[in-house]
Amino acid sequence: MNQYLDISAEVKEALGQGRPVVALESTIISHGMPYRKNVETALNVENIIRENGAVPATIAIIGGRLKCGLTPDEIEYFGKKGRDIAKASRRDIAALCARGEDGATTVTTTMMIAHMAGVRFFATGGIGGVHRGAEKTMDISADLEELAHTPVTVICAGAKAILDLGLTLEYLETRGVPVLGYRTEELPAFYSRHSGLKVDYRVDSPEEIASIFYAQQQMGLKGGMLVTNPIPEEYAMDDTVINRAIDQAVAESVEQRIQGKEITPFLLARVAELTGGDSLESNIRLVYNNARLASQTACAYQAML
Ligand code: PSU
Ligand code: MN
Repeated sequence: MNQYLDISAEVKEALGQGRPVVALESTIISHGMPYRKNVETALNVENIIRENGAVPATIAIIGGRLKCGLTPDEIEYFGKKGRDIAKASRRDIAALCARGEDGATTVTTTMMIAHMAGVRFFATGGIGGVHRGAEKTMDISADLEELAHTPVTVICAGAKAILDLGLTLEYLETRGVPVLGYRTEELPAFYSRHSGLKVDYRVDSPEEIASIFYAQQQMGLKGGMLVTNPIPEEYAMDDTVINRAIDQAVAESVEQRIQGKEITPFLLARVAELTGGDSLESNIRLVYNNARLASQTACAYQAML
């Protein structure tokens, strides 16, 4: 085991006994939602995972340690410090560990640390992808590259239309990442169940997801898998309302020349402001929905081993 990794006692015990574990990211806590809703949501997600028969492993970098499994106090610390904590992508983790600093793990670094610890399933809200205008800016999230390298299944609600979803699917295809749709043929777009784009495979049960991941692992294929789980109908937002907010946020980011790692947090915060509390409530509900499916899938996978 690498000398920078700390696995909590509960997660270590679960892994040792072959019990299902589900990873969770910390950027969604520090950069994705306002305090205290972020802390409340992070703790509720952990409970939902337990209720569905798995052990939660919230992942973060604290004082230069790669943490797999946080205490409620550590979750509170991340929620309270919010955007003052550095958003940590693949390029950041060696420097943060060497310097003994904190980092909020994105989908990329959560997958990396989950894999180091031996965790195979990870629930989140939305992933990063190819940004609109990427043909000029080359802004493509490291999340897509990580899905191509690291054998972890990420369960999300698709990606927000702050991205170019068509180009995101093209990139995933090139890098050999299977994109599954849970009980849908259509790629969901986070707040909305619809994008007009097709996933690679429709799956209708956690067992089916587990069996595809199992086949991938048995063959020794490198890379992970993306499961897209549409937001429950009752929490989905009106497409016109959400798309108008997204278009405005993207236009402001161009005007204000927001770049690099700041773009995604800027767009997320702006969309949340422009749509009031509605989008935050939808965001929370879809994360709960993904945590349930991830736990059921982790249980189904353990049953196959
Ligand atoms: N998209 C969301 N919510 C999020 C993120 C993206 O709808 O919280 C976060 C995740 O941590 C994701 C990261 O991995 O932003 C992607 O950032 P970037 O686009 O800079 O790669
Ligand atoms: Mn980027």
